[in-house]
Amino acid sequence: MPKTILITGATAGFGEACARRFAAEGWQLILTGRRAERLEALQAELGEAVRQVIALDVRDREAVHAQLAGLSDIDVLLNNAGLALGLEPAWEVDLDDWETMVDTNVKGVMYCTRAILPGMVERNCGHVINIGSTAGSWPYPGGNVYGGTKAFVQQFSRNLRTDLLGTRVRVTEIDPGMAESEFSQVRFKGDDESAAKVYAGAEALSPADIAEAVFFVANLPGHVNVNAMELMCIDQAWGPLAVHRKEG
Ligand code: NDP
Ligand code: 8X3
Repeated sequence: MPKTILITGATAGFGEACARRFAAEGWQLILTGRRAERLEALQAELGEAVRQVIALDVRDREAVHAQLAGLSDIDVLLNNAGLALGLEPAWEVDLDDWETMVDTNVKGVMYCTRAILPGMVERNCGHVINIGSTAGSWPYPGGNVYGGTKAFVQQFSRNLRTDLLGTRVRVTEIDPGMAESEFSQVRFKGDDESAAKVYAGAEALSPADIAEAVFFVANLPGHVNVNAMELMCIDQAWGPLAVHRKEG
């Protein structure tokens, strides 16, 4: 019996790469995202591996419940849909951008998890895989609320595990560093030049690298729970703590 993975944000980047990786290994896919035409194109490409496509905005609490809560046989929920908007300092930021990030990266993860988890607990089997970020652990200028939303993903993942102790439902948080996808085009609102600069001269992680990590944790024996996995490309590491010094 093939297993089923439900992927949020399957229309680009990590989610799309995960769709391809899991399909290649015989998994059934339920693919979601807002851009219906991309979901349909992926369905046409991957054929029978795609059980269903659902055009869905994860910020829409009622729609998430209506579309997902009836899916009681999901083996893996991949909470991947998310975004960063802007890199401005906190005092200059557009408050709408902060709200969009909270609504997507925090509330979207809550809504999808709450819709799918009862079926997993009922069947005493399943795996919630949440895509966090190095930004949830390591601050950087302009990361402000994006980093905050990913810190939520980290702590939510840990707390889910404690709620689920005694069941066979696993929870994993995967924290990538810089990875080249549409992420920076979204962050810089279509400014392709600024987006390209993020990756210039470095060999960033690819969506396929992240899909490999997701596939690995999902296919370990059922008693093995990877709590968290942080990945960076070889060209990225931490800098020293910043010190502001007076001139002269
Ligand atoms: P992409 O921009 O390439 O893909 C983002 C996906 O999220 C798209 O499929 C998009 O679909 C979906 N999405 C965004 N908003 C919504 C929404 N409101 N409802 C439903 N789907 C939505 O970025 P990545 O693949 O890089 O990002 C995937 C995840 O990984 C995000 O959570 C991101 O924060 C995280 N991440 C990214 C890193 C990077 O450097 N790229 C590093 C660490 C973490 P659509 O627009 O069709 O709705
Ligand atoms: C995406 C990685 O460093 O741009 O989460 O925040 S970073």
